[in-house]
Amino acid sequence: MSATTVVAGAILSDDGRILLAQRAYPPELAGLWELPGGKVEPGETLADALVRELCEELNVRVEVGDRLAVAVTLESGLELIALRATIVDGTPTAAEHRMIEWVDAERLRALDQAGAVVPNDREWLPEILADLLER
Ligand code: DCP
Repeated sequence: MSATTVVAGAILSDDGRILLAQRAYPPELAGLWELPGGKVEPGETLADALVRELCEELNVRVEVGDRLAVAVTLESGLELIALRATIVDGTPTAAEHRMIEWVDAERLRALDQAGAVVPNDREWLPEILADLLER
C-alpha cells in the first residue's frame, strides 16, 4: 500500500454498535460523522496503518478483521478502504475528533437521514447496517 490510500475502521461492538467519529475539520466536513482512520504510509499494510491511526486518534488498540467490499475513490484520487476492527485494549477518546459515539443501526440511519454522515462514508452504510443487524 502507499500514500495514495486512506484506511478507515469499521469498529464494531458485540452489542450491535459501530464507533463513529465527528470531524473537526476541514470546514466542509466539520460536524459530520465518519469512520476514523487516515493515510497509509509507505511500507505499511492497510492493517498496520489502521492500528496506528486508531491508536493516534482514539487511544485504543484494535484487532483488524476483513475489509468492507466497497472501495471509494476520492476526488483527490486517494482510494478509501474500510476494514472491520474490534477494540482489544483501551477506552476510545476523541484525540483528534470533535467527539465520538457508539451508534446502533437505528441511530446510524437517523444520522444519515439528517445528512450528518461524511458523503464518502455513506457508500459503506448498507454493509455496516447489515453487520449491525446480524449482531
Ligand atoms: N476521508 C473520508 N472518510 C473517512 C476518512 C477519511 O472521506 N472515513 C477522507 C477525508 C480526506 C482524506 O480521506 O479527504 C484523508 O483523511 P484524513 O482524515 O487523514 O485527512 P487529514 O486532513 O487529516 O489528512 P492529514 O493526515 O494529511 O492531516
